[in-house]
Amino acid sequence: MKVAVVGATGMVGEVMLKVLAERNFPITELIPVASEKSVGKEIEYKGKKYKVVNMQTAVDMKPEIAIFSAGGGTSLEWAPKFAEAGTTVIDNSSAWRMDPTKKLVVPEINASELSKDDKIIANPNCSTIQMVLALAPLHKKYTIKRVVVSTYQSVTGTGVKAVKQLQDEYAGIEGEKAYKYQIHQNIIPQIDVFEENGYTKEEMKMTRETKKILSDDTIHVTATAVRLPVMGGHSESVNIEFANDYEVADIRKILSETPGIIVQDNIDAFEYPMPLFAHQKDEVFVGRIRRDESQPNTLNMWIVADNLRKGAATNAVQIAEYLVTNKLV
Ligand code: 11C
Repeated sequence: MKVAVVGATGMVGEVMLKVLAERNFPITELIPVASEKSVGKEIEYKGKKYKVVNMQTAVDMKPEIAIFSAGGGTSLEWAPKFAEAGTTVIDNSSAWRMDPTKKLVVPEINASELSKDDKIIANPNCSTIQMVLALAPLHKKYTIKRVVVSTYQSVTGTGVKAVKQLQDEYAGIEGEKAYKYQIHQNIIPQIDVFEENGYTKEEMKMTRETKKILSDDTIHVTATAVRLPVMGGHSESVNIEFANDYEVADIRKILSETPGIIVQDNIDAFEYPMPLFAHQKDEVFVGRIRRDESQPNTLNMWIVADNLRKGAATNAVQIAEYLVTNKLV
């Protein structure tokens, strides 16, 4: 496979290269792509050096797959050009997710929807991916009516500039700011811009993307998305109201049998998911599984994942693996 990694020098791009190498993705030719200012720079992949090229050069090289992590604007402009050249694009930005002609894929849930005709495939938002992976099998058995989620999100979701802001503030250095406010020793209840309804775009992504991935518009999701001075991953407190009653033991069983999920739930041993454990792991960790005693058929749980891995790079590479395995590219 000739594979282009668009945004190869960015934070997600770097993890993407790591994940492709770790999973031994069948690459015959790697094409690292980035903006003009990075063209000519060298990146290393499996001990070999590759020169970064620009978008048009990469389109002309006609890769079978292009994995984009370069922002919505770049994706809107360039994904169709790759698609026209016959390349299948897996896009990490929000540009195509809610386009009804594009599939929004978490492989464990809905990769079977993919066909050879899907030339632009959308990778969901990180905070959505980790939540829906746990919701999907529970919805199948108990039918979810409503989800109330609060997120505790890592600065790595914003990118290099935010990581640098946190490190600078920690060290007492005056530097560039990714956020309107200090993030060190603070939490910021705003992720992305506000929409007209008073929710942020991040919160509405969780509502809209969940319905699309689970192919069910009847699931109500209300979210509060919050940024913390944390590096290793995103955490989520998730309250789920089912149409039917359940057994907590059965929820644990279902989740522990779900590919991609690790249940970490033993309060006697103080065992529960934390970004410290999830960092650089590909799985989604679920714990603090307990009945919501305030109303019937309702459950609480705590979900943690490395947002740059399953929330971005790993999910995209799993989509690519599915395409290869099923001869869709
Ligand atoms: C964050 N979830 O943590 C965002 C980053 O739509 O892919 C990813 C934004 C997206 O800030």
